[in-house]
Amino acid sequence: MSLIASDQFRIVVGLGKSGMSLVRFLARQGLRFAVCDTRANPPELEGLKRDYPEVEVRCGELDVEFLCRASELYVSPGLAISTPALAEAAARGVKLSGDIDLFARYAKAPIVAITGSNAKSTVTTLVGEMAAAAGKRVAVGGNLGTPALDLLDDSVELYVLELSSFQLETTHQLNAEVATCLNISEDHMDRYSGLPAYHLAKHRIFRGARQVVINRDDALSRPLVADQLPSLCFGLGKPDFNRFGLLEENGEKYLAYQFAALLPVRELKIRGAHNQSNALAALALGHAVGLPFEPMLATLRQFKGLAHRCQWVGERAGVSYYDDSKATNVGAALAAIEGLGADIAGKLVLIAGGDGKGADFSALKAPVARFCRAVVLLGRDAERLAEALGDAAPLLRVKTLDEAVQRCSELAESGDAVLLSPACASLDMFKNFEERGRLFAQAVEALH
Ligand code: UMA
Ligand code: ADP
Repeated sequence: MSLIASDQFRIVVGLGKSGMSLVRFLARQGLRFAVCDTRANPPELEGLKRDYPEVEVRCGELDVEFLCRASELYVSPGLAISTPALAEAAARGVKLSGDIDLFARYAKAPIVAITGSNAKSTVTTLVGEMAAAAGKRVAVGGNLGTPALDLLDDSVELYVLELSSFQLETTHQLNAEVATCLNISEDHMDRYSGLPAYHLAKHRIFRGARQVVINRDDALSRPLVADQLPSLCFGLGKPDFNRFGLLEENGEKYLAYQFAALLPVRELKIRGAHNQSNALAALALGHAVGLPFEPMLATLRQFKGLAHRCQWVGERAGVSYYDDSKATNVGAALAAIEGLGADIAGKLVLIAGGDGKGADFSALKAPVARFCRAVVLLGRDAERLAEALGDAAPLLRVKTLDEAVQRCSELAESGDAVLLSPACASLDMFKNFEERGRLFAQAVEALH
């Protein structure tokens, strides 16, 4: 059965991963649609022409008249709905929507919905692994991994979705069983008019939610919707009724719920206070959908963390090297500098820089002064970073990541750590953050 009118014409805007998942979905439903993309040669063009030769596709500048022939536009996350042609189509009565909105209309199992400026992938993966350990048929994806529409399957018992602000912009009603906005710090300021607009986009995750999970250490994570929704909260302070937190007993720190210790923090393999917060968030979300504690704690004991998130990649001459290439914004780099800086005997030598997406870097100055021996800068926004850091630490400029690693190895002393935590996106120099991380690990490997 189709939940959307079958006699209308729709347009998929954007032919990347989301666009192609929309094409597969709409074709499966037997609906009439076309595709357009502003790029001359979008990534999935060949696949579309091969598998769906009957579908009309238009590449290049968006044509408002064409867009206005549709009843609904499914806009890819990479395109802002404020793009003039899209805004004009909306003003002329065309509905703007996206893959997540469509997913929500069709999903039959409860949804755990996770957004936030940082920690989304870590918490999403944890909740997915917890659900699998509890024996649930769980499907995990969204902004991470498989696009949401490709997850739809009637045999699924629980969906766990990582959602970006871009995806939420086009989501009208998600109806999640439980939703959370883990934290908010500046990101994507090249796309939003400021923090309030970004915050508003993120908070669309709570639309129609039956329960919410709140980070009590971050006031901006608190839903803007009514307070009467059932809620659980987490934070690094003491737990309490309906609260996850940290308890100290006989000098040992525990993850805890209400008045009971659950797991000694030292049994976690993921490091730093931010990861304790992430573990508590995952427990709260799992608890909200009825997962028993035992499999959730077993998952936490064995979870080693995701690649490129403060990942240890090697040691040379008493210096450890950490790949935190996923730190594509200031908040993530702060968590890594403070978390790792407080954890090691020596100092950090930081590699930072790339595409800053319009961010204000000034919050990095104090932690850099406290924890860093030196900072090696590269990429498009190296000079903006240098201005913000001022005299917080000696600053060096390099042209390549290989050169950065080489300089760091000369600067670091035994007991120090070299940390790639760029506070910037990678796209000015690399294909993506994974490639940046891989090349960093290779450069470390190549050190004599
Ligand atoms: N683009 C155009 N013209 C178009 C459509 C897109 O120029 O008509 C550009 C966009 O500006 C962007 C690029 O193409 O630079 C990709 O955009 P897209 O919407 O086609 O992206 P998809 O391939 O569909 O991938 C998206 C997410 N990407 C973005 O939001 C930019 C992927 O998240 C996600 O995994 C995928 O959908 C499946 O759901 C990636 C990401 O970087 C990992 N997300 C951002 C982040 O995590 O910070 C939000
Ligand atoms: P996202 O999917 O939101 O980008 P990830 O789990 O991939 O989140 O982590 C992204 C970056 O954020 C990593 O560099 C990681 O070290 C950092 N990070 C992880 N947890 C937190 C947290 N609770 N607060 C701030 N930064 C964090």
